Amino acid sequence: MNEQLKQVIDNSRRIAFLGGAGLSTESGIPDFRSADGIYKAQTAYGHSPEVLLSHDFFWQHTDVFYDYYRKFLLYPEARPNKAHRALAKLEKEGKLTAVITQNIDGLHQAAGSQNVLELHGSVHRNYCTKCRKFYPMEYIQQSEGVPTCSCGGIIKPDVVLYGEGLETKTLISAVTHIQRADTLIVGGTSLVVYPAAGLIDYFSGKELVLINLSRTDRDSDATLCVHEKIGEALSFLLEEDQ
Ligand code: CNA
Repeated sequence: MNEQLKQVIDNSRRIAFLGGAGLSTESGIPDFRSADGIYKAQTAYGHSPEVLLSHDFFWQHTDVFYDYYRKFLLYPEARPNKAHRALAKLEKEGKLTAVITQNIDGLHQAAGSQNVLELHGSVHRNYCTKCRKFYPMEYIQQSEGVPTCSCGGIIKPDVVLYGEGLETKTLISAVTHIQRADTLIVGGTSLVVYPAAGLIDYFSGKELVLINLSRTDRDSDATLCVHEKIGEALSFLLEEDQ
């Protein structure tokens, strides 16, 4: 167990958590930028993931977008891991006020977290661009080619694509939770995607904890850096029950 991490969490009263794709690698969902991440996994499409997952590409090549999206972004079998469960437990104990995530996989909610701010949306919500009717992930997964609504409209995932703005309400809420926190734990994110990465700058509390396998540009700002798998690093919170 990392004693320093335990001490920080024990002494905190209002924790906010800011996370990314590294949270879900232990659930079998690849991240973007690790050695075995999604960015390295595909070359067949002839475009970078930033292009394939962009707003313009969605509208110009909707069929190719969906082919890539179904193969690399949907993981219906994935289940929450120790990191998701530990954060849900901290919230239940009244110590953690919000999980702010760049993830789109819904695993925090599946683990029992209630206040989850999804900066980049969710694969579990999909809507008709014509009549706004909502569809679950299974509909996208089971359809072929471009999924369409009963009204004939094209269905779009409620995921923030490159070139699209984040929802203002979600961003404001994230900023508020970070500003009010005495401890900010940042985990499983390379901190290169903005504006999410810039949210750290709103923190003026006592302890900034970074838990990430690889180093980040913000390591030097942290009061504690843990370069371990986040599920392992936080698992002591679950063991305290046993
Ligand atoms: P990223 O750029 O791929 O960075 C992930 C970081 O996590 C890397 O620095 C890794 O070293 C680190 N990491 C990987 N596994 C672990 C682990 N077990 N414990 C601790 N650290 C680990 O991903 P970011 O989230 O920073 O980038 C933001 C993108 C990724 C967002 O737009 C997401 O929507 C997008 N994304 C989301 C998912 C998901 O929902 N699960 C999956 C892949 C990509």
